[in-house]
Amino acid sequence: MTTAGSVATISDFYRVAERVRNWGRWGKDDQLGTLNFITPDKVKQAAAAVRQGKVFPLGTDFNAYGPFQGGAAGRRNAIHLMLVDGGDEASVLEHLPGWGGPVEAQFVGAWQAGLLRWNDDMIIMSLQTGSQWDALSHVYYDGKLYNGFPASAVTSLGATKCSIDQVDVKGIVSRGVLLDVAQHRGVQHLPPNTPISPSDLDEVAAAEGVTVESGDVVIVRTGWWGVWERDRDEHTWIGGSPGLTWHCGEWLYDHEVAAVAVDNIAVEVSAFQVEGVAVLPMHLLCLREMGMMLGEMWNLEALGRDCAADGQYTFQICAPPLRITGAVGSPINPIAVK
Ligand code: UVW
Repeated sequence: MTTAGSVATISDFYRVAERVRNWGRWGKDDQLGTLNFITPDKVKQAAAAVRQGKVFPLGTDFNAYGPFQGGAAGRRNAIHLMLVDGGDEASVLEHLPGWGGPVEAQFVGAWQAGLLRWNDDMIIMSLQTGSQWDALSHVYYDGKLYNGFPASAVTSLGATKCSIDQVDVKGIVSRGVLLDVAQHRGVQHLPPNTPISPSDLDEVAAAEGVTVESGDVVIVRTGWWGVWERDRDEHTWIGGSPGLTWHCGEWLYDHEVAAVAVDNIAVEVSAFQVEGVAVLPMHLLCLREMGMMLGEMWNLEALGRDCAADGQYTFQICAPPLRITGAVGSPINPIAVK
């Protein structure tokens, strides 16, 4: 497996994990983690970043053609099915009455009269196959989730602690800051497995003239979603993500960032980083230690182009998760407003 520079030891990892651990910081029952940095003043600051009336949806498409055609990590692209459609003009009349009940009778009457006909549909999907938030219950080790909750709190009935619906109270609305690493380096996208270090983040922020502040949602563009849209090669795309190194966990902690989102598969670089932690050490630091949600697979292409054109890299970000009770993540369509 490719490595991201020198590989750290597991004791380095434990040392950093302890330094950034926020357990108890907002009380022993806290399930919001770093979203606590989003204060009412922060929400007002975010609103003040809306200056031009431009709106950028950052969500991916949810359909059968996303990057999980081969079922990587046991995940499946969304399957969208119609339940009632235009072909049912006759079958609704024939079969719906058989389902019985006064409600059906009313609907059949309306359908028969041609006053109301409808289309209905449903979707079956892994929650982690498109633009998404990882909830704090998404990863764990040593039997513990964020804030010391036991891993057994995530049951076959769903997460009873740190599930995605817990954070709904925060919106999630804050100031977004785009750090466009690809744009800064003058490329459409970073090469596969490019590690982004804390000093890279500082360099990009300085070049853009932005200061990352407490409560910001930091959004890092690598251009990797553009690679998916261009090539549609899931193996290269999933296995070769450029992204943040685990050291960025400390950077995010020191800046009191509320949440972080990237246009790649997992926020962090796909390459091997820490001995003994086969993959995703930053997931452990962010979700389990800090209580910081990760936004993945955000489509930052149009936003990146616009920020490069007008030089405004801060905006209001609205990224509410779906209130899926007990879920360990949620598909989202985040909106940036400038
Ligand atoms: C894993 O692959 C475990 O997580 P994510 O979807 O956050 O990348």
